[in-house]
Amino acid sequence: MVDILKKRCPGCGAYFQEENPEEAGYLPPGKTPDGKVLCRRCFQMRHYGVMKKASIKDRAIKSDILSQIKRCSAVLMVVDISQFEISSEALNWAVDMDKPVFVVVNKCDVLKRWMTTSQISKWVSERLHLDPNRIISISANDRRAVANLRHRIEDTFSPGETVLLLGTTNVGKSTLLSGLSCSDVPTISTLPGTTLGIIEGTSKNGNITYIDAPGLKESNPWLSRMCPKCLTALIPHRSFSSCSATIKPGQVIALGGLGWLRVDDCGDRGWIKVETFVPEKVTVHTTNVEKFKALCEPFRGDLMSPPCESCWSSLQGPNYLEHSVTLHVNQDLVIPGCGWITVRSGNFLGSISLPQGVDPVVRPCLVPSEAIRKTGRSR
Ligand SMILES: Nc1nc2c(ncn2[C@@H]2O[C@H](COP(=O)(O)OP(=O)(O)OP(=O)(O)O)[C@@H](O)[C@H]2O)c(=O)[nH]1
Ligand SMILES: [Mg+2]
Ligand SMILES: [Zn+2]
Ligand SMILES: [Zn+2]
Repeated sequence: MVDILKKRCPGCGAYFQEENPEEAGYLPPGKTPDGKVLCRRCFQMRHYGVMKKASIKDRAIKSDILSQIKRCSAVLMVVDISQFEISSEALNWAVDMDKPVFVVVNKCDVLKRWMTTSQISKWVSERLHLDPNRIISISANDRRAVANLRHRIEDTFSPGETVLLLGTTNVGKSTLLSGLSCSDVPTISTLPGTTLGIIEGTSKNGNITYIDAPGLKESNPWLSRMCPKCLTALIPHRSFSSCSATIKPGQVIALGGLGWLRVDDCGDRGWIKVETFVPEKVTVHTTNVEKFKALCEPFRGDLMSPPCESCWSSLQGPNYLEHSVTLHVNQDLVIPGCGWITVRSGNFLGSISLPQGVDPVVRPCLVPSEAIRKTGRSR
């Protein structure tokens, strides 16, 4: 008889159990693990789109990963370009692993209206002070790009070697595992925290084994405080949305109800031009301070979404913390995990209001200004 407690669900990596239908890894009595049969949570996610959060702590994830690292020849650290600050935190952890680390910058398709993958690699290499040869920018849902990556890995490693896919939640590790091992067994979903344990796949030709691990969570300040619907609204599907605005002192620009910038001083010229970049479901609203207050109390979820009303109260809106900011032309003001505001003309002083635990980041702009974008294309 098969001891199901020692087997993992091939979709999410959770150990199977027969006790609790609401918990991860549940296998109804009578089903036998055969390498393809999935736990109930995976089945419901894949066939009915049910989004079920599962409680799993980074400590447990890290010890699961550490038990595998010895047999791996290298780490592919997957970074999500749409959530760069949150996802690149995982690199701090990989440096202690004493294995070669390659950075796979994923979801480049969401910026393809504005940037090429080589422009993205260059920006990431400057931000992380990393050798560009160690950076691969890709879209895991682009079959040809994944096949190229697979060939590159097969040229670098010998048959029988193992490569670990590592990163924070939702960066696309399982999507990559699926593409690299040509298998549709791993469960992929928009809900951060889909994979719960180690999953393996082997490429047919190259005989390289890939290990997919659960995504690390602690660098994402939204995960524990928002419902699945609001969390998935932060995941871009096809493309980021962008819009341009001219802002004057006394005006506010809000990214949903997740954070808002108030502009106080633009110097003599009296205005700035900005461009916002957010996932498709995040609304962007520009108005003056008084009108903005009226949107917050009572909360106008129709104009400031996400969050939903219940997440708004768990984030303690509208009483967010104010951070003073000074921004110059071609800098991004990032709300990590949500989106960013790029200054295209002028400089300003202002303040950004964010829930406690979410800190703003100022960085050199990711998407180049329109003038450079055009020369970039014609080169
Ligand atoms: N636009 C875009 N979406 C992608 C890409 N790669 C993955 N996704 C989507 O990102 C979401 C998360 O993908 P997963 O592969 O489940 O991510 P993961 O890193 O395994 O996530 P966890 O298991 O939660 O740690 C899914 O909705 C994927 O369809 C990509 O290259 N471009
Ligand atoms: Mg996964
Ligand atoms: Zn499962
Ligand atoms: Zn919500």
